[in-house]
Amino acid sequence: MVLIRRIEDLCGTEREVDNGNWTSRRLLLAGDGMGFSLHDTLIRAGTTTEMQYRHHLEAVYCIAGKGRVEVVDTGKVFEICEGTVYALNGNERHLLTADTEMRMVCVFNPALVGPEVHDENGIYPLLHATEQGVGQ
Ligand code: 9YT
Repeated sequence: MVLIRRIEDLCGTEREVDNGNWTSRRLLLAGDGMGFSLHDTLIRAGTTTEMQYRHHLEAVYCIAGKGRVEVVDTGKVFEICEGTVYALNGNERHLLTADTEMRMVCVFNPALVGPEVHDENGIYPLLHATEQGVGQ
């Protein structure tokens, strides 16, 4: 069955997750059975967020805005603007800075279940979807 979902349908629901620096609109989640999750994320202008996805691979495609990502271990900085993708294929700890509001299309493997927010180390827990909802 083809799944159709629109960003406006997610506003104010549990699929819209806000951590202060960003708002993630989670279009596809583990329960949708695609094997990845797909998010439309807005990063607020002037913010820097430290993150590390220890349990997930993430690709981030910028479709609007300007900023940069710094890989903490190497100090390498990559400028990000519309049309740029970065893929964290080594679970790298990184800093994302938004000069202007950035709109990012993010794909996670394994798929996020839904309620994940960063812990104090910028990490998402590895949750499992259950028939009842979220399990650990
Ligand atoms: C670009 C990035 O990693 N932002 C943090 C939010 C995350 N992408 C999400 O949960 O959508």
